[in-house]
Amino acid sequence: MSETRFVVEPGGRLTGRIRVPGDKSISHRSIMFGSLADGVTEVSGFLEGEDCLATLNAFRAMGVRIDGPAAGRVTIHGVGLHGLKPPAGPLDMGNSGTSMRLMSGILSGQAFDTVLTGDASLSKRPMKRVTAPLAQMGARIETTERGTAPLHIRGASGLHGIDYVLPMASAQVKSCLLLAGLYASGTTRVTEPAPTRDHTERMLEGFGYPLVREGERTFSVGGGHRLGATAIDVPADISSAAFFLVGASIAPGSDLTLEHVGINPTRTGVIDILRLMGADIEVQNPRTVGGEPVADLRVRAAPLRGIRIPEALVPLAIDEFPVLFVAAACAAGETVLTGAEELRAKESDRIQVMADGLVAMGIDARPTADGIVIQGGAFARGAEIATHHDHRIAMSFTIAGLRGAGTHVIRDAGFVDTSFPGFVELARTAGIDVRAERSA
Ligand code: SPQ
Repeated sequence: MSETRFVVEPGGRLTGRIRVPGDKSISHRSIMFGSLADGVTEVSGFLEGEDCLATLNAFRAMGVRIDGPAAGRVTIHGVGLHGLKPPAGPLDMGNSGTSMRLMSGILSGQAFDTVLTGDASLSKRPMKRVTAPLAQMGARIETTERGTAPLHIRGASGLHGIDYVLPMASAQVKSCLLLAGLYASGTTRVTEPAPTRDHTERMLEGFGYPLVREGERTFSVGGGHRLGATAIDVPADISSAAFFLVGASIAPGSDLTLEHVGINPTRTGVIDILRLMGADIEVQNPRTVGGEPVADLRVRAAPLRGIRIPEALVPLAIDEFPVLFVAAACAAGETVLTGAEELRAKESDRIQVMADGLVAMGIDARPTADGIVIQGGAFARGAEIATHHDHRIAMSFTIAGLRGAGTHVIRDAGFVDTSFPGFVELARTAGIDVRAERSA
């Protein structure tokens, strides 16, 4: 099987203005809500990455007419909450945890059976965190013995609401249960241990569905209402912008502006953490677009220092830790992360895989059960990095290559297309000396 490798040379400088692709979390949800709404939903800025296309194809397979995507525009002809049709075969969720976990909530409420499958990475990720509370609601779902995909979801005779306290901070579990709650009798109430991304809650409200908020961590929905179609403008993904926020911070002489980035407060932990480390990030022209806060982010190179990362920021920066570890490797002094065991349950074990790569580049990086300790310093050598099917590992080590000590190779880098199609081209435009090579 052929493999895509990234080859990075050190020494770039990031300048100019760029716009990274659309937010992955919002793009997934736009397809789900648009499909289940009554009427036509127009989406712009949609992320045409493989993960969101897996969601889109699943709804097409269940009879929803979806035009596009073309240049980020998608038109969804909603079928209403009860209009989905049985698919002809299993629904392939690819590499995408969001697709599998949120869809399991929606599909538990359908009258027909479905099977959800995933790739090698997704098939290792824990699914009991959604199937157990869904079973409490009356869903019938089979996993493997290890609690992993494929998921066999039986048509439900009727879900009922539950009052559920999440054991971990997870927007996917929260969203899954709220979506199942649209099909349940009574009230479905979820409480999270710490605030996580709230795009599902915002979108429920945007589609006119009654949602009750009690404080910052408890949300409930009742079944039996309807979603009304709307227009969605997807902002640029702060999780994709994060690679450039770190890249411009660590590459001397950089001055880069990232346009139209979503700065939802449940996603901006990366800005807070980088600022605590001494980064120079300016939030310009803040505005609200389609219910989500958006701004341009100007970032200039600055000397970074190691910090103890406040645990309260962990869920608000959960996907940005791989590249934050690169920032820590380039900072003066020690960076300590705790309270982040969830990183071990992502597309790869992001604590171990990042530590292995940083150590290969000559950095003292020590994994702990729930985090990592990194001594900042200079990269001592170029290395050959294994990504373990994880897009964020591939992009993080591309950024590390800016300050590398020689040519640096990232193996199996094609997974960046799950969340960031066009990454190499945009990175080159910004000033990173990276090229993609295909090898047999
Ligand atoms: O979709 P997937 O594969 O789970 O993607 C990741 C990512 O890095 O892109 C996680 F690996 O993002 C998740 C994120 O970590 C997307 C997400 C969402 O859209 O609701 C929520 C977070 O996951 P979780 O498990 O903390 O709820």
